[in-house]
Amino acid sequence: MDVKAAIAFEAGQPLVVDQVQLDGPKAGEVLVEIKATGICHTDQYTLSGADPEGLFPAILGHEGAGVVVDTGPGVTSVEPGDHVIPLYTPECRECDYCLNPKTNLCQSIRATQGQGLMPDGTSRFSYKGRPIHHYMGTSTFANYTVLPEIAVAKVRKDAPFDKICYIGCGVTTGVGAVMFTAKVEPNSRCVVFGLGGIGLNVIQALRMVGARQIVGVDLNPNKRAMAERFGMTDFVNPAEVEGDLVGHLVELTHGGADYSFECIGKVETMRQALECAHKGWGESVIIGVAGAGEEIATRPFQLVTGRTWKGSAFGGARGRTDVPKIVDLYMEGRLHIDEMITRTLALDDINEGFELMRRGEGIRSVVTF
Ligand code: NAD
Ligand code: AHE
Ligand code: ZN
Repeated sequence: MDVKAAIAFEAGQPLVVDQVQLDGPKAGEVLVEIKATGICHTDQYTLSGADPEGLFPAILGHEGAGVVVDTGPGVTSVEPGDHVIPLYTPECRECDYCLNPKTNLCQSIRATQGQGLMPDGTSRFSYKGRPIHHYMGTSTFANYTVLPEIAVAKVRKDAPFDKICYIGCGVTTGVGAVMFTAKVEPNSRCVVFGLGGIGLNVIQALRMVGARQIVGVDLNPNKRAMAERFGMTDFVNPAEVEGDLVGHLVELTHGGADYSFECIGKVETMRQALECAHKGWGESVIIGVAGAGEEIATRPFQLVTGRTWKGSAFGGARGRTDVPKIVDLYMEGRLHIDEMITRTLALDDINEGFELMRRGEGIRSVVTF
């Protein structure tokens, strides 16, 4: 079938909106009509050329929501008409990873996903007769996409697509990092680096679990007001700190953060986040994604003296199990999303959404179809 998509032909170039061809779902796959998709910093990161797994041409996008319109042979868990959120971290419930309660990183289709292909090693998308790569197994910058059955979470039908698409990445990543990865306790003192689409969700989850202090760190002072609405108690602009930022944060948190979260993707801020964690017990969670070739560093003494460095992908959430519950939290009014969606765009204007992110304007842009 013909579908309308935003194609990333080359790193560093704007997306091109055009018609592409999409083959129907094969065994174990589903065809989904995408109704809305957010633009995450990770899409920008891959488009920039910094992603070692970045492939071109590709159809980017991994923060979507839509409706199942067709299923391939053998699909049993969803049917046409079901509302779903695509999962870049699938949940097969059978692999060693799914069977191990310590991780959410289902590996059953990770190899082909990283090659921009469906699990059978081929692409469903083509443009003028030539294949186009899938992206993160989701490719939501298209009004229809094909996904493995294990890579969709079935969600309630009364939830609005243009809001719950954000649960496909940003909301779950931020909220899950607090609840599933760090398991933050009430009364904790926390520091959040980066007050964008991920950091704000870390903040709202910290408030929900009863953190006593939530320090936000961002170079952009315009992010302050929104972060305060979501629960930030102290704002630190590194450009305005005289002397050492880490020392300042340790003092502000009365000895260091019980938990810190890096939601930027820079190795320098990852180090600062680790080093502002409390001696003896502080935990620092890396959420941000750093570019090809970049490496983190700290003095091993930082770890010897009791700090822990952790990472979190998709908030440690198991998509098919946890995503429907996060949609419920939103529908019950316990998680807030609407205020964070600061721009809604048509697919034709998707490059404007990337521009807004590059300029640091607003929080999340959502494309509706
Ligand atoms: P965003 O662009 O919305 O927010 C980034 C924020 O960082 C901005 O507010 C910006 O002003 C701030 N910032 C930039 N440099 C800074 C610095 N040196 N010091 C302080 N603040 C600084 O991005 P986002 O969508 O929130 O994504 C954040 C990061 O998380 C990205 O690296 C993204 O790729 C990553 N991410 C990871 C996962 C995961 O599963 N691990 C999921 C989603 C996104
Ligand atoms: N391809 C990059 C890594 C990108 C990355 O870390 N992605 C996160 C999700 S970011 C969503 O916005 C993730 O889930 N990682 C686990 C995984 O298996 O990809 C690289 O460095 O190669
Ligand atoms: Zn994302």
